[in-house]
Amino acid sequence: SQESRCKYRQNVIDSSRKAEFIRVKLMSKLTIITGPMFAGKTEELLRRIHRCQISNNKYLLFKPSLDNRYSSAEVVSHQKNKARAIVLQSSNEIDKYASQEKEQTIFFFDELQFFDEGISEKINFLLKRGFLVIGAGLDKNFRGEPFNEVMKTLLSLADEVIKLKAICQVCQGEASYTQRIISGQPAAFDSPLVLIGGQEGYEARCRQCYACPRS
Ligand code: TTP
Ligand code: MG
Repeated sequence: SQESRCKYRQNVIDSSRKAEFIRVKLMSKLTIITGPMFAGKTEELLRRIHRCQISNNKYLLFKPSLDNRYSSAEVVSHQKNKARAIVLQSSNEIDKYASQEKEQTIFFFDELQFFDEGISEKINFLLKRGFLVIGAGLDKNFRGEPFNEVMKTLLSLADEVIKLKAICQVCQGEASYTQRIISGQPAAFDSPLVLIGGQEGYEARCRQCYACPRS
């Protein structure tokens, strides 16, 4: 009968959910979405968050307090997709979430390069607890060097690195560098590491079109 078929299907779903729970519990995973500015890192993070929303999978989205380009409690992409986020003043605040969440909860982080030094240890702790962690962050700074120690550590800790490319704004080739522009000129090497901004101060560039003069 229809009813017994439904019951059978429900049993199959329940047991595969149980199997999924065990898999998730045993197979924690760190995915880092990286690349230059304008590559769509935040877009990719939001796409995955959207899938959590559709499938009713619990998630938490964190952002550092430093990046205030957009309204503070939201993560917004260039395509204007957005999601509510928890703004962290310090990576120590993660402990509270690690202890109260079930293993199915997925932890998302945007702008990883702007969290404090303690973030890599906290993420490692989440992974040991069995959580899935998905984070986005810049691999290189405007100097063309690894962004900082946090990004170096997280990229080596990652089980999966998704390296996105942007379009070079000079030659339209594939871009993996971020060009900082100050008064229409390439910023000098000794310009400060952190300068919050978007299209007014930065361009995506390929290796050949990118420049960072050392004065
Ligand atoms: P991102 O989120 O990496 O930039 P994005 O939103 O353009 O990229 P995506 O579409 O892939 O998400 O944010 C980069 C921030 O970092 C931005 O505020 C500028 C800042 N920044 C620095 O402070 N120093 C640097 O050297 C670089 C390259 C960026
Ligand atoms: Mg972004």
